[in-house]
Amino acid sequence: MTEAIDARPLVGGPDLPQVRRLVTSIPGPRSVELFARRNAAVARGVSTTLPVFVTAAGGGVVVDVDGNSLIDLGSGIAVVSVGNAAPRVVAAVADQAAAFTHTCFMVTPYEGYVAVCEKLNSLTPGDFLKKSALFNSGAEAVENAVKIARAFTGRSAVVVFDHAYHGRTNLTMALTAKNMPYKHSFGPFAPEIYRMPMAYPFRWPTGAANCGPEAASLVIAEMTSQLGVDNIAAVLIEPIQGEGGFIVPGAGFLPALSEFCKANGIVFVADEIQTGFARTGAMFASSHEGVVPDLVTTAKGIAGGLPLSAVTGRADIMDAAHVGGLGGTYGGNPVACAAALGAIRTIEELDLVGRARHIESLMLPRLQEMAGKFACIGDVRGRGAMLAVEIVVPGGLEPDAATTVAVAKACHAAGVVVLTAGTYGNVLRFLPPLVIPDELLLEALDVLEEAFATVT
Ligand code: PLZ
Repeated sequence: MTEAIDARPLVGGPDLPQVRRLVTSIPGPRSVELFARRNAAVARGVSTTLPVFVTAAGGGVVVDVDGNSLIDLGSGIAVVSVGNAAPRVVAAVADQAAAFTHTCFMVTPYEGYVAVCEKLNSLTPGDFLKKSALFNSGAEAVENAVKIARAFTGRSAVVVFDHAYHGRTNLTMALTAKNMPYKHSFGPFAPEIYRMPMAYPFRWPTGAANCGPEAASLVIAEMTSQLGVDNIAAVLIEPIQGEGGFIVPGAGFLPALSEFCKANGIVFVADEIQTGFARTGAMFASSHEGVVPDLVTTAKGIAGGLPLSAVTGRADIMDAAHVGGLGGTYGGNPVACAAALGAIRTIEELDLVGRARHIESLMLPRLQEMAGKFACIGDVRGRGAMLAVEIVVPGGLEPDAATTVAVAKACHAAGVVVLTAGTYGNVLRFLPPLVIPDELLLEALDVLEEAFATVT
């Protein structure tokens, strides 16, 4: 047994001092020591963005074993939107864990699972009868949405898009676009997946203004002529692409696809795993263009950091899978369900939808101002607290991943957690916890600007 390097009992949550504080270099000596242990014990395939080891987190900060306090612009990849160790989540988890930790909902059920499904049925877009089923990870929710759509339609083809990300299991690797690092050497992949062009305004050949309608016509023509609509079970799309680079589809693209699906008996599935639960300044991002999906997949922000995911949608579609056809040992675990109810209540009580819009109003003008100063920023985009800049060789569209990584590393060294994204690795993305104090957010933007000034 190796002794824990830092056994101090630390309490996180919103009461942690909301400050950026560097007391060592990043990573500090204790983190370096732990990272050596990690390298010896953990498989190489699991990567690390920023090798500081965390002891507590809350509000807008992450505190490491060396006593550094970093500003969090990542939320553990859009998960702790309600803040890390959010009080209602912590209390609900503790209470539920003290009562019972597991029975398996398929063996002897419990109310928390039902309550989460009721909440999802009422919060997701669409004024019709809905049902839900709960799972553990985002990938598992996506897999189940495909199973349900196939059972409902009796068809097998699934349409996905360039730059899409849907997970790392075998079916979801097939649904995901990017080879490296997600798919390389891991095939063969599941069949009957068809990839279509994405309405990517910044890179649309005839200009951003034409992107939505032109891309929709193209995709609809390809589905009709190459696949045959009667073979298509589902169209699966992220209403704002996440790992693919925070691509907000050209206006009109999502509504046109959703209408086409409706007219042709195709199940329209919105993957809201990264965009859901207030993140984009709406409870779900489909709503920004008034799109009402048949099925919605959720995870990440649903439960304040506990592993939980869901498929929610039209009751007749959800009920198409036969009794016993959906499930799993842990899906909708009682502790995760308690956390979800705590997280959803927090979103409502603190008006985190409004907070996400407020964050956009603080960040977007600053990012646009930086785009005016630094020629490598080719595009500024996103909605709510899901914002990004795309980095290019000045004057054109050529992706510049090296500069992107250099800016991210400069932010890390200065105590700000930022993530990259994008098919070309040239997108810096910002996903602050929605409870981050304004001053901390503004300080993080100063650090970002300084990083651009130093690197470029
Ligand atoms: N669908 C839209 O964003 C997860 C992946 C991180 P899981 N995105 C973060 C990584 O490198 O593994 C995601 C998503 C969308 C599905 C998923 C998959 O969710 O909970 O990671 O399985």
